[in-house]
Amino acid sequence: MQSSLLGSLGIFMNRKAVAAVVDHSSAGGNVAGQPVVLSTWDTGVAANKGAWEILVKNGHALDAVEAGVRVTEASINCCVGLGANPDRDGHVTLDASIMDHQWNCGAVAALERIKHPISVARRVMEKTPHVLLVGVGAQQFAVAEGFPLQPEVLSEDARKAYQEWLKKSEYKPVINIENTKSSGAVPHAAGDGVAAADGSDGPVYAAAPARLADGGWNHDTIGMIAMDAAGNLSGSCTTSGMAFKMRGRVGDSPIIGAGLFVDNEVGAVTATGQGEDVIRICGSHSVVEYMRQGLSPEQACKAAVEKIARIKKEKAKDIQVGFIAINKKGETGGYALQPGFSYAIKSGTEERLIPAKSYFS
Ligand code: SD4
Repeated sequence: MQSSLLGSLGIFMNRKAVAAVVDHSSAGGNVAGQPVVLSTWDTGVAANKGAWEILVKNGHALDAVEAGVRVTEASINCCVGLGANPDRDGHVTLDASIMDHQWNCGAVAALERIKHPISVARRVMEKTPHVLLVGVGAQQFAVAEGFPLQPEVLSEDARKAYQEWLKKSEYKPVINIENTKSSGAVPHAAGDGVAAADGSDGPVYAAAPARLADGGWNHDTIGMIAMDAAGNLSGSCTTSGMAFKMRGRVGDSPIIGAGLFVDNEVGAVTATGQGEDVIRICGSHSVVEYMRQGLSPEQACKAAVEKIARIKKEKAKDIQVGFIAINKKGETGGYALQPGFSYAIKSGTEERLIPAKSYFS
């Protein structure tokens, strides 16, 4: 999945080619007051360019992180924007959040048929007394703000992936019963006589699959954090969430403190991967607090990942979580649970895709 995304960027041919051009030092340095933007996964390379157009003109970090992730929202990819994979009922539902340097924040969750959830999140922040709008209400607000309602049509890639998933999951929405061996749906319905994992006969709901059909992690949310020339920090995060998730499931990305947190006195952090486990530890907020205690961005991300590994025990092997961070000095870093997480950085002096260090090798 990642290599095809890279291929579509037309920059790299495959993972080996990536290894040849990326820098393998995963901690970065920058001078405070020198603009820098950092974002998750390989799609961050293109998104950073969108953000950079603003930062290079001494624009605000907030405008940069909105413009940057809009690039990804407008592209067809598995996990961000309306072209992304749907939930298990076939609906693309989008989550997004944004936060500026003055603790202003806005978010939307389970938003359908709107192309740029990040911009709706910004409107929530700027035009309402609230932080988070969800579902029908979020859509109603978006339409009232002039965002066009798009047709509900899956992209070709998403349609194929969903058809494939339906076969393997043996999901049968009509009778609401599923195979307990399936990779990512509801195992069975209450009272259907099938024993649940906990031995009871009540309904038990499995998470979305940790891996997609091609073996890649069920990921690719874009989280972006930036420092502008004034030394101010902002961040954004936008996603369709885990592919084939339960209808109504919301992950960490629109939850301030979990998928995104900005404290202009300390640093900015965003997360990707298994959202439930990021929420569990208030992930991005935790990383900011670790930086406040004096850890470098990479060390702080590592501390949060280690906490998840401790909590999840054996199950940690089956999930991916990654964090990226910038501190107030403009230093940057990232860390993940599993190998394979990369993040993109762009500043006046560098443009790199960095493979993050990881807890497991
Ligand atoms: C979620 N954290 O909804 C998101 C998914 C993700 O990279 O990050 N994928 O749980």
